[in-house]
Amino acid sequence: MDLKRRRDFLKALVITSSILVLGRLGLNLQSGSHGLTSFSSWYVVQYSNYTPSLSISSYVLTVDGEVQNPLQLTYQDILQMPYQEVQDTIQCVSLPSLLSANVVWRGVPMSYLIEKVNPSSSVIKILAYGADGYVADLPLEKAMKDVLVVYAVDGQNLPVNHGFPVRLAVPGWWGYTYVKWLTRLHFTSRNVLGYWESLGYPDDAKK
Ligand SMILES: Nc1nc2c(c(=O)[nH]1)N[C@H]1C(S)=C(S)[C@@H](COP(=O)(O)O)O[C@H]1N2
Ligand SMILES: [Mo]
Repeated sequence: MDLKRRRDFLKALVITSSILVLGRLGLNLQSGSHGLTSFSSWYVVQYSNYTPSLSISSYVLTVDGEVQNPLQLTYQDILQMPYQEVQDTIQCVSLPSLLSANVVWRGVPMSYLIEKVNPSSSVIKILAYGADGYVADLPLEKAMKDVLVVYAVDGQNLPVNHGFPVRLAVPGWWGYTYVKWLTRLHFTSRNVLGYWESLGYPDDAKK
């Protein structure tokens, strides 16, 4: 790109991002009294342009690896488990002020699933896989604390582009750990890195 085209391009970028910021402020003013982000102004980030379309009736979450009791959980199985609701802000590490949404997650505490599968004492990580091929690695220590296997947000089903029917929420950590379209939780004693983690983002993703 020559210098003038590059300058015009940058100018256009600044203008579009200010419109985005204004748009966002406008939308936020319309949002509910609890300061939650409406679904229409919630940012979407995914590493590929493939959006999985999963169905509730055939959904299965595999929980396996170095565990005593591996599980195959249907959507109904998950709904019948104990749940927690947590209000939390999901933020993408690449542009946290703009790519941010404040919502209420409802899901099964990961600690409950960990107890059920009974991992071997050498396990250090849970690898979380999405149906799009994405993977993030979660240190077991964080997973024991406040990670949720989420099936509802603001009292509704997850929207398709936000991970329907099941995703992770990892309050306090960057968005890349909040795996969407979750299909597998794999317990391992190996120090495996996820997609963004292998590209240099920390696997201790505390904000
Ligand atoms: N399956 C899957 N999950 C994913 C991603 C992805 O590409 N695929 N991207 C991650 C990143 S980088 C971010 S910031 C959040 C964005 O979640 P949202 O689109 O619901 O806001 O999803 C995370 N979970
Ligand atoms: Mo992200």
